[in-house]
Amino acid sequence: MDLQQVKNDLEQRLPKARYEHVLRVTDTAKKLAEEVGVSVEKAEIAGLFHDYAKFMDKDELLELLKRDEEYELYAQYHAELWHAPVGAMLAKERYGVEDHDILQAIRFHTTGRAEMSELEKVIYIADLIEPGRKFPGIEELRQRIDGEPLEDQMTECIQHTFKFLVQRYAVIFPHSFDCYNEHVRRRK
Ligand code: DGI
Ligand code: FE
Ligand code: FE
Ligand code: FE
Repeated sequence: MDLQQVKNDLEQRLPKARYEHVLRVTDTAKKLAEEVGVSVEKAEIAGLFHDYAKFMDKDELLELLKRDEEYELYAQYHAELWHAPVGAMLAKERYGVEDHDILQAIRFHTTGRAEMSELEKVIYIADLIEPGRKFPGIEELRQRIDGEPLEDQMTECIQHTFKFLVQRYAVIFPHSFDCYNEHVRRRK
């Protein structure tokens, strides 16, 4: 795959700030992958595509989502979640990404899920902690997880997301719940 072509496409599709987020997530994911022994090449591809569908309009996302096996589930939840499965679909259809792990990492970067692979966790974490993220408590979160086992980093990150969602009275997506429960159960 010609990654420069993917970047050019992303630059056209996304506002500047979002494109720069994508590059920082990719960079953060590659570093984390290297640290924990995950394929840096796969992390790069998943990082680049993770928000590919982020700025498509709601109707267009919903139309594409109709072909997804979990369409009925996603359609009942917040539209903000739809760009993740649609991003995976478009990476596959437009760029021939066939690697299941890369596609799952794109698909679950927003919600997580139970039984995430190491690559999926790398992308989830990188998306949350990339250096441009400014939310309250982020610096403390970065310090707390730095150098820890990937599984423990994921536990801290999914807990962080839950605190954020609950504070905003957000409806929690079932895969997010499964991810949270699994990590909290395993926590030492
Ligand atoms: O696309 P990004 O902004 O880089 O980040 P993202 O795809 O991880 O998250 C997009 C939004 O989705 C973010 O505001 C958090 C929100 N979100 C994540 N899990 C859930 C959720 N929103 C709801 N309602 N329910 C969830 O389970
Ligand atoms: Fe996203
Ligand atoms: Fe995320
Ligand atoms: Fe993102």
